[in-house]
Amino acid sequence: MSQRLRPVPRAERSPAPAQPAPAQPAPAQPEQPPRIVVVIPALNEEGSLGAVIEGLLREADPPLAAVIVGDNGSTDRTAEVARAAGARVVYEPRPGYGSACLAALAEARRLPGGPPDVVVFADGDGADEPRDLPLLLAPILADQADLVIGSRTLLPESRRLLAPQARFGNLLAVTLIRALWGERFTDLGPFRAITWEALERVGMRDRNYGWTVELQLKAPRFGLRCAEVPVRTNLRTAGQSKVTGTLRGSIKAGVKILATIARYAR
Ligand SMILES: Nc1nc2c(ncn2[C@@H]2O[C@H](COP(=O)(O)OP(=O)(O)O)[C@@H](O)[C@H]2O)c(=O)[nH]1
Ligand SMILES: [Mg+2]
Repeated sequence: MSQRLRPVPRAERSPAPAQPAPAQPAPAQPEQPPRIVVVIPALNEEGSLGAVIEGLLREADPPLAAVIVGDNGSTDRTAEVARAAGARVVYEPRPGYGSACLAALAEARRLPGGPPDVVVFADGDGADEPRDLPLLLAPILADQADLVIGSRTLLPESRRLLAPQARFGNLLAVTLIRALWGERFTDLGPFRAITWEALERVGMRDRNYGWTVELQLKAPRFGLRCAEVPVRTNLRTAGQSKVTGTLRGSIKAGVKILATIARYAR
């Protein structure tokens, strides 16, 4: 092969004349789906809790980062059943619905990967319908709301399942919230979703049955964008009611809800 025709090895070739590099768009980062955690306060719910957790895990889209059960003093197999269904369980020695929620939120903060983007609250008795989880999350995922309440009074078949005293108490509470703070709700439904950022902003404190109303009356005070969606409800699937199914529970909850409104109205 003549010297002249020898192919020029790559390294010996003269560099191509410099050309302005075409503007490369930055490589698109795949969008991370929001991390969603479900918090379930549960007291002696061994009969219903497993199916509740499994239902929520099944219906969630995107998949849940965790389900956290706040248990304070269950004397049955609530914790075991919850773990077997795929939940984390936190034990809180102080009694009360709000205490259990606060303990579960402290656990959410410690999750590997940090606190979630969104928290959903659900009851452990099977009354909330897991198939409504996407509906509950939709306004937050569309960035149209910071807090979404699942209202049990918008569908006649759900409203019928509410105990009369719960219906009356909730109506009174939402009427007072509207009169005092201008936000229109139709229920103090326990099935609700809120962004982590909004939860941090409001700083929840109540340790028992003032929890639901505290969040709803603080929402307008802290400028949260609120939404409601109609949710289905079921009768509790096992076990016993601790709140509105008993006279004692109803009176305690009613008094606490009104006292909470009175306290923040000052
Ligand atoms: N950890 C904890 N959970 C509670 C307590 N009281 C009620 N719960 C839970 O809160 C949810 C609602 O209570 P429930 O008895 O169904 O009230 P009802 O729907 O008004 O009859 C259920 O998941 C209960 O297990 C409590 O003191 N501690
Ligand atoms: Mg219930």
